[in-house]
Formats: sequence, C-alpha cells, structure tokens
Amino acid sequence: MTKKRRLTWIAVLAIAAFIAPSKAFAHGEAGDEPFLKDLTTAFYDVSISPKAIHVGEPVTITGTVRILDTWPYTLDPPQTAYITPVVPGPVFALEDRVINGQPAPGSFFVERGGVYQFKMVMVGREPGRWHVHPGIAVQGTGTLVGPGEWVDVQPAVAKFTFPVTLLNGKVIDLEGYQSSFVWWWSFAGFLIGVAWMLYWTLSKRTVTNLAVTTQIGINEDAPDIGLITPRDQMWMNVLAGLTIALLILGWFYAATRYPVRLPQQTDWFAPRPLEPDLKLAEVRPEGATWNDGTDTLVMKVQAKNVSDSPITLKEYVMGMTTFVNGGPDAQAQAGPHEYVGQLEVEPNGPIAPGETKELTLRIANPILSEERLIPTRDPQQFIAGLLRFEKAGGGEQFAVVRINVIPTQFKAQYIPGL
Ligand SMILES: [Cu+2]
Repeated sequence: MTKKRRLTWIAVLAIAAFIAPSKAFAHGEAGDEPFLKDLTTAFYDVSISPKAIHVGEPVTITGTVRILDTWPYTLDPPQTAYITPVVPGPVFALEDRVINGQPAPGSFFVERGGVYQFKMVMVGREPGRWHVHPGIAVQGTGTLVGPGEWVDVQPAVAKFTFPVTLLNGKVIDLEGYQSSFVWWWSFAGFLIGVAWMLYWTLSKRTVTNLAVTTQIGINEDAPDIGLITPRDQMWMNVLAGLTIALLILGWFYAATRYPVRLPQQTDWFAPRPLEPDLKLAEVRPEGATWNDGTDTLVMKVQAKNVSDSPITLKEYVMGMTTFVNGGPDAQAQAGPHEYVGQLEVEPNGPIAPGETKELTLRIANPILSEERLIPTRDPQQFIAGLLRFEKAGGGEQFAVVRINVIPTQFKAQYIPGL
C-alpha cells in the first residue's frame, strides 16, 4: 500500500468513527422525514410480548394504528395497505394476523381517518436480539413504523419447523419444503444468464472496444469488424433455445405432477369499522414551539368539553411515540418504553362540561430529535398527533391536532457530536 493510499484509508476510518452514532438504531427508523411520520399515521396501545423466547415460540404484537386526516396531499391517498411486523430480515415467521377482529392474510383497503386494531402472532426463527416493530405498509407511500421493542430469541433444542396443512389434508414443513428443488431450478436459470453475460463481457468487442461500438448505429451488427458475428447469433439462439426449453420443461412438470392447481389468490377486504369515538372535545390548535437545544416541544391548544361529563387529557400520540399525562404505571401501560414519555399539561385536571380551557402541553424528551419527529428543516413545519381525552366513567376520544411548530433554538447541523 502506498503512503498516500494508507493516509486516505486512515482518513476514511477516522471520519467513519467520528460520525458513528453513539446509539445504534435497529432499522434506521429515524431515517424517514418527520412529515412522513407525524402527518400520516399514529400508533398507540402497542404491546410486543414476551421479550424473551426460544426459537419456535410465539411473540404477539397488538395495538392500534390510525390513518390521520392530515395525510399529506403530496403523497398518494391511502387506499391499500397491510400491517406487518418490521424486523431485520426473515428472523421470525408470521403465523397469524387479525385486523379489527377479522383474519387478514394479506393487504386490505384503508382510508383516511381509518382505525385499525391489529394482532399479529409470529414465531422466532433465528436466534439473536431483534428490534421488533409493528408497521403499516401503504401502497404508494412505503412502510410507516410504530414503536419497537427488543426481543431476545434463544436457540432451541429442536430444529425450527413451520408446519402448514394443505387443502388436501397433507401437512408440509414450509421451512424447508422443496428447497433443494427451488434452489437448483433457480440456479439453472441463473447459469444461462451468467453464460450470456460472460459471453458478451469477457472478450467481445461490444464491451472491450466501447470506442468502436459507440461509432456504430444502434441496430447495426457490423459483422465485418467482428462486432456481432453470425457465430454470436448462433450461440445466442442456443441460449434462447435453452431458456425456452427450461420454461416448457417447467410447465410440463407442473402440469403433470400437480394436476390440481389454484391461481394465486388474495383476500382484499375493508375491515369492519370499530366503535366510533365519543364526541368529547373540540380542539383548536394555537401554535407550538420547539427548542432544539433542550429537546422541548411546547404546544398550546384550546379544548372545549362538549360532553355532559368532565373530561381529562390523558395522552398525546404522535407517529410512533406516546406521551402520557400520568405516572410510571400509566407510562408502562402505554407502549414500548423507549417510545413513551411524559406529557405535562398546564393547567392539569378535568375540564368541566361546557368549559373551554387553554392548555399548554409540554414534552421534554430526546426521542423527538433522535427519531426525527420535529420538522425544523422542512419547508412546512407542521406536526400532527392525537389528543386522547377520557371521560369520567369511561369512554374516550382521539382528537387530531395539526399544529405549526416555530423553532426557538437550533442545534448545529452536520457536525456530529455537537
Ligand atoms: Cu427498530
């Protein structure tokens, strides 16, 4: 290695070490733009348990996701989506999924304002320590993730199996079903592709003599200068012939070996709506400030109690986070602890029927910057979330608030560690 190259490497490594974050996040869940997290959906009452299992044992994810009315107009409107565990690779196998009480093997129809209560059961497949989130994958937008929890999967004595009963009553193990056939069959197709690629890239003038190739018309074979010769044509016909032969062989094999076949099917449905929210409060957002230095969000809202009983503001839910107006017990109930924090409400306490209160909501929590929830560097500085009001004697309402955030202090940008 030359001295110059060695110095370059040292510089690259030093920069890499310098910008490596102090806290390693599992899936780059902070990577999404703030508006993509806040204005689209809100996850609450999420539970992921148990947090330690052996391979082959189940983990259950429950919770609720709401598609907010503030869904940004710059995104495709939400129409089709599926709710899924977000984990690093196929380290779990999904066994069961229920949305609003209905089995949901695949995607389903969604809409703005829709509320989807989910329950997913998955079994541990690979030993390791995995960060598990629920997520909603919306067609045209991507996967929006909810709060996550670390799950430890210990190795088990028995080998992992995933038995599935077919319509004809036969039980197969999906974990290794026909895997060597799948592998060799794919490999056969891959070999033809590789032969084609190497043929044209190793010695042919098409690639090695680009200066020549670019001088010649796009559909010209130029056999006189040896660009594409009749011999090349012959070998390509052989490769094309092999590909067609492989396909015919595959069709023939499938038709004779499996005479009864079903087309690939989907079960699209619109989940039954849940009980609608009570009408408890009318909320008017008045503005918010964000102090980037102390990670403090202060929101001012006007809340009017339109019900006949006293109501209390219990939570503020934004994206994957929940901030609780309550003690440690209430916070432990609210979801995975890394995504739950304290909400201070001023003046705190019930709002009487008919009364209008000016509420100051204060959240001081580093998660707001760590998960990039506040859009301080975007052209539009809106956040949206759900105010969870509870009525004395039971019943609740989730009121959507969209509020403009004014930053009062900025952290330095692009200088890690400051
Ligand atoms: Cu994660």
